[in-house]
Amino acid sequence: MSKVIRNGTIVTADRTWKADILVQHDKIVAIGHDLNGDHEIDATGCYVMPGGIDPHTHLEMPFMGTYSSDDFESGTRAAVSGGTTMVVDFCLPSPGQSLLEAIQMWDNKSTRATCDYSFHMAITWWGEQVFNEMPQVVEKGITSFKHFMAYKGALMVDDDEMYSSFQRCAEIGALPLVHAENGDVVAQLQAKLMEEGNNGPEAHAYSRPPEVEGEATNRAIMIADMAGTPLYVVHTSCEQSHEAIRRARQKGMRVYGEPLIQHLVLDESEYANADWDHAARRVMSPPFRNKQHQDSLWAGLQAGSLQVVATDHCAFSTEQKRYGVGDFTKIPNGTGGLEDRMPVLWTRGVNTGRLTMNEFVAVTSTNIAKILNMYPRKGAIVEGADADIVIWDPEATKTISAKSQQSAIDYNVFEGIEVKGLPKTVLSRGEIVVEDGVVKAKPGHGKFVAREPHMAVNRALSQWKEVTAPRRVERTGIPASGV
Ligand code: DUC
Ligand code: ZN
Ligand code: ZN
Ligand code: ZN
Repeated sequence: MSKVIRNGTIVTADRTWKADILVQHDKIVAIGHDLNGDHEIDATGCYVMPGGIDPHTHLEMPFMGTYSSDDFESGTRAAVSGGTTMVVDFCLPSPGQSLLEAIQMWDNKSTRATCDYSFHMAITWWGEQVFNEMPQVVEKGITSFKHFMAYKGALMVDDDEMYSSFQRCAEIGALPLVHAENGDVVAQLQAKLMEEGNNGPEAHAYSRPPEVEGEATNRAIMIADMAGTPLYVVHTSCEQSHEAIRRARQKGMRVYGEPLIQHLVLDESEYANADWDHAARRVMSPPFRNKQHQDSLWAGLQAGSLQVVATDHCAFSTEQKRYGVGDFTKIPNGTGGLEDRMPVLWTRGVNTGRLTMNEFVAVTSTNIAKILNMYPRKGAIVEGADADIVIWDPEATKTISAKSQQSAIDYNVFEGIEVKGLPKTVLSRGEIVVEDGVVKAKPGHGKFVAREPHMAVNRALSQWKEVTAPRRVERTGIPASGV
């Protein structure tokens, strides 16, 4: 069955033009005019863009004594309903567990995904086994490794482990990722706040000030530079971290920063809400910041010093959040956002003039497809690409509400926000998963996307170093004498 998307305006990261798109099976096979297909999709008045890619989700993740409430089925349903056609989730081995065994667990969890997905591997412990298994993980198409510099006593890696792992990443063409917060300082601040009787959700934000993020971002960048690898900093939430990334990029390093939609639009005043549940539902790490930090993140997206907008989707119900009554350090960290990222970013970014439509496509899809080495299969409207397409109605409006969401939890941190600009029809590898705003996604349609290692551009040196093998002298003949 072929499909023609007719009468729309195509918007990619680099251009905007009027043309139709022919989709055959799961691929885009032609872009142009007078195309014919078995089935017509009318895109009059709409923009036709590459489906969103959210490179930062935690679906059904074991964390802080519980599991995040959206699994691959409800999470990817939420994703497609908001125009996101691919997620990259974190495979999290428990300490001492084989990385390959953890992949098996994530393979099992993801069988009911409704859109395509990939994994990052988390380095949650370090040893010879991890070192030896890392190339095998890359062979399975998982070419990015996440390092938590926070969550002391649980997920945190120290500098020794991080440097070793970054060097290993450089050798095997993988990209290291960091959750950059100084976990030692956070642990001390948490203990001090609790001792002082500061046990409410607002103390969560006091225990993780921008300085702990800035310090860790700087440290990770320096370690990546010494290891000779690029670096991707997840959930960049503040000016201190953004500044470190800007400085590194100016020196010639390939360092990428990823603000979350939550940090762009929600601020720290949420934690001052007198309602414990309201504040606790917004507990995530890093916490929401003030307006100056938000302005810095928007400026970074505009200037290109920050490249990707993600969600860190990690949804916990109110009941789960209440594990932390009387002790904020036990509130499961995480918020949702998968189905709202694109409409909220469009509303607060494109409709306000802060982002062009092309920049919107770049930060929601194309840039991360390039960074994670799956471009142009993903993140592009081009012949041969996967037909992951969102037909976007810029005039459609709604008020975000937990009542109408796909996510399995009982609230929404964006509750009450009015959005203008919504997906009308969404295709995931050629299959219609949203039609006229109605979700038709089928569990199990989603497939794992294996990624290639990134050797050719896996260079992030602040000073140029010889990277090729020493030149061999060509000898055309043997000299007659020994001269
Ligand atoms: N931060 C969160 O808020 N949740 C999941 C993990 C993380 O780093
Ligand atoms: Zn067909
Ligand atoms: Zn994190
Ligand atoms: Zn995360």
